[in-house]
Amino acid sequence: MLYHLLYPLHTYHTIFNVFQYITFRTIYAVVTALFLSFIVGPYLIKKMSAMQIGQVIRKNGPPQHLNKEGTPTMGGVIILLAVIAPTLLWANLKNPYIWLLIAVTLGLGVIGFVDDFKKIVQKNSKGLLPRYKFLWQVVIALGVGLFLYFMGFSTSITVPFFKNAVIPLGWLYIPFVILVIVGASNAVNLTDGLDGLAIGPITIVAATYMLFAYLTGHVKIANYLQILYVPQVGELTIFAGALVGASLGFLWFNSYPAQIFMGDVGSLALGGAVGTLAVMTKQEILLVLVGGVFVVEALSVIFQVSSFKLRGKRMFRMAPLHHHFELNGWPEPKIIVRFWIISIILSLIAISTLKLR
Ligand code: 57M
Repeated sequence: MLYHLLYPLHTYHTIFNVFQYITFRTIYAVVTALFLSFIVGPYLIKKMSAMQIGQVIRKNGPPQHLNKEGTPTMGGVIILLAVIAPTLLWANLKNPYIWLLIAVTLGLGVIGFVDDFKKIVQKNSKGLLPRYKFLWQVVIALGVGLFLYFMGFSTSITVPFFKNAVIPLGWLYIPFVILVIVGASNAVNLTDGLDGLAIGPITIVAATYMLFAYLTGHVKIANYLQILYVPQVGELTIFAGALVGASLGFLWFNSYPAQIFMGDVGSLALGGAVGTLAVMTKQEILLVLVGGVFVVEALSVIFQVSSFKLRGKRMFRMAPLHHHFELNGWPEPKIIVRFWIISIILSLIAISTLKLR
């Protein structure tokens, strides 16, 4: 909005030229998102505590979780607001990718919200049945796949570390997009089980894709780095910036000991947002590396369930992996910070693929 209102004024005064720059608008998207989180966060925490809308803790998990009973949840609402409002404020709203990204994030947020609402407000312990949750996730991701396919978006995918390895997928690109978005959404949801465990790596992933969006959308830099140039994708830097700001803002409250959890409304939306960012910046496969923490958490569940079914034995003391470390006696903050450190290392390796090819 500000872009549309203020940039045209550059004909009166050159100072308004600054609004054309993606870098300038991204910085202020980050700042706006942070401020919004700081304003809305305490209000929501107070309101939810007063309404006694708190997490119910499962009794079969690591015992140290029992004292988290009643912690306000559904904090993802703060995140959604702090991502979407700054994007609307600072991005070029004529850009179709921006609207698509907002739609996916909101759509997945709504699925999570319905689940949280059923579980926490209506006290229906089952929430939204997993099959319906999955079905709606697929419907949203299918929408993205079809939209990109029919608007002529490149259906070839690039392979990290290999300069000339491009795989043309044709219509198979649509199921591939579904796999990336639904996979990312669920992997983040599984990871969100300790204070700051999901939002820390989300901040790092968002910052990494903020860089990739900028480079991919900049014709000169993209050519110089020999990465695929995708016109208009540079504008997604602003969304990714808002995501960094909103995540840091949420981490302020979600860091150990958490004053609020994000709920499914946060985790499903955030996972979907980073999945869609990876798709639109043409760095889909790289998400496996950048979001390695989420991938490993999801794999730990797959291995645990398969091992139990095939061998009748568990591979971990409990899955997802963070529970295994908890049961091994690692203090919660140690697990969280170690996962963040790993996430930073993975992001740096991912960025190095720009040169290492
Ligand atoms: C949701 N939800 C957290 C909070 C958060 C297939 C199976 C592996 C599924 C998995 C599962 O249900 N995962 C998805 C995980 C819950 O957090 C809420 O959920 C939101 C995210 N969706 O925002 O609202 C609990 O996590 C803790 N928490 C924090 N800090 C945070 O910032 O401490 C969350 C956020 C919260 C709080 O305690 O209540 C969750 O873990 O339930 N299931 C599991 O993870 C279960 N694992 C399991 O059954 N493993 C089995 C098999 C099936 C693989 C095994 O290893 O044999 C465990 N989860 C828990 N207790 N809590 C089992 C026991």
